Amino acid sequence: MEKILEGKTGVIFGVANKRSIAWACAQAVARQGMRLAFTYMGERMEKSVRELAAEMPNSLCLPCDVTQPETIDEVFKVVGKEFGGLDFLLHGVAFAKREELVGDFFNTSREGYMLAHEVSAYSLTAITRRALPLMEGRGGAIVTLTYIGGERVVQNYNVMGIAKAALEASVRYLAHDLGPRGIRVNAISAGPIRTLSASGVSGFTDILDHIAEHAPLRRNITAEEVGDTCLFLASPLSRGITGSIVYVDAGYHVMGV
Ligand code: 1JT
Repeated sequence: MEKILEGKTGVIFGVANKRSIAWACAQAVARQGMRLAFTYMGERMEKSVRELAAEMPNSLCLPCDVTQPETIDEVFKVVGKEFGGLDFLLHGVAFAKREELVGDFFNTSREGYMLAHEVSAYSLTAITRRALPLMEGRGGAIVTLTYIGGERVVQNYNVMGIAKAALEASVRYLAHDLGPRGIRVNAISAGPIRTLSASGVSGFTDILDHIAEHAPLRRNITAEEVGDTCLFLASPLSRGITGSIVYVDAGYHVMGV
């Protein structure tokens, strides 16, 4: 069958290893013919991201620390030179210090608050602004990853919830800005998945068990399911959708008690 993203290009921010949700998103769009560039954060991630990217023909692998604006500039300089234009951006970047994801939210430090927001929320805007010249005139789609802790209280999610609220509001404002240029901006609110970010979050197994018991589908979701929704949001099948938060959470978000 004909591939729906043949000839399209994309940049994927936020792959750490094969369990990353961003990697599942990358695989879904690459399977439909999209050519990809990956960014990695620091030398510690370089090897694993390069090994994964090597599975994809003609892919690029570039260093990027979203708190260092010059490194974002460099990503789009190289992508512009190599790809000549851009149709898709996946933002799958988030960070908070471990100690901020436990106990009372009111104990969040100023630095911890700022860092979580800089990496997890502001980076979407910083990346989008630099991607814009390459996306101009060819439509395109931007997708980010969020979690229900951004709109409802999830114990211990704390400052990440505040940052995800800012990220989700950014999606709406960016959708408004970029709509006239034919660029769509959406977020996927994924249910909990065992990834590197989730590892070491105390009580994560209890959260997974709770979802499996209470979500309408009575199970947890997979990264592949998020990837397939990402493919939908990256493709013309979703051409009428922008500014939306799409839930891939086995229906959990509809529950009251
Ligand atoms: C980050 C981390 C972002 C974990 C994340 C995240 N988005 C979802 N999770 C999983 C999670 C984490 C907690 C939670 C429920 C789900 C780790 C640090 C980097 C950013 O609390 C109940 C804490």
